[in-house]
Amino acid sequence: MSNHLEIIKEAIIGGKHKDVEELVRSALDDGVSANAIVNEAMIPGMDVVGKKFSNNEIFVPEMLVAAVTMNKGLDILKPILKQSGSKSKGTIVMCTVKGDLHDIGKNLVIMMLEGAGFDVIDVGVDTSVDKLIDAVKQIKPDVLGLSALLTTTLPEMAKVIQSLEANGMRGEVKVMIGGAPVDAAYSEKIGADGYGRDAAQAVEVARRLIV
Ligand code: B1M
Repeated sequence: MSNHLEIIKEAIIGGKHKDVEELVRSALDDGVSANAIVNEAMIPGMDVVGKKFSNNEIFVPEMLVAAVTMNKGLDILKPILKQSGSKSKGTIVMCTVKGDLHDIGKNLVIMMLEGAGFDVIDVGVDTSVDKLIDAVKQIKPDVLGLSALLTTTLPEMAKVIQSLEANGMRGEVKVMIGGAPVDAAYSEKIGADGYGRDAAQAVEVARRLIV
């Protein structure tokens, strides 16, 4: 079983986008869980990619092809992680903030939230404050989820909260934030309602926020 996980991790690192679907199917056929594939192979693989990028061992094209590989693998796992047929536990609007194109973490959080029975509306990446204000007005979600992967885009999260306040809407929606550079201290500093360290914790936070 661990052999499957090691091979999938290496496929992510090496950007083997043509092989990953077959590798994931083969692991599932041999009884490896979707959760293990995501948490013990794919995410650790992306961590290695990030470290290699930091060390100038790889560059943006390789990082991009690793992301394509990860997304292809996640596409196979999505129906398995998604729970169907049960009553909605609440509505969540999710996005990656303005200036930020990273969506793998957001997509993973969405899968886990959907798997836990929430309705999730994904408004995409590079999402402006105005677009989010409109989405909250129209959709009236219980939670607005903001993801950011760049230190330069973190301040967008504070801007969203400030804009909700300025529009008299802060009491209408809970704000959950997450992403690699985000932590609990930052969440508290900008007045968010909750912070999820990873996709599993995002589900716990959403459950706590929607009572
Ligand atoms: Co980018 N990138 N990238 N990148 N990239 C990082 C983030 C970086 C840390 C790499 C590095 O230097 N080591 C670095 C940021 C440095 C910093 O800001 N301090 C970086 C950089 C610099 C850049 C560019 C500026 C590079 C350039 O062009 N010179 C550029 C910026 C583009 C832009 O956004 N405007 C860029 C571009 C890209 C690609 C397009 C090539 C690609 C993204 C493709 C895509 O997403 N479709 C990419 C990738 C793949 C990465 C790394 C390697 C992997 C990110 C990832 O998918 N991780 C990343 C290094 C790394 O993180 N190790 C890196 C896996 C994912 C499952 O984890 O997203 O953290 P993560 O999500 C987790 C948690 O954070 C949490 O749950 C998720 C699941 O457990 N979470 C939430 C996330 N959102 C949440 C929301 C919640 C709750 C929890 O509630 C709402």
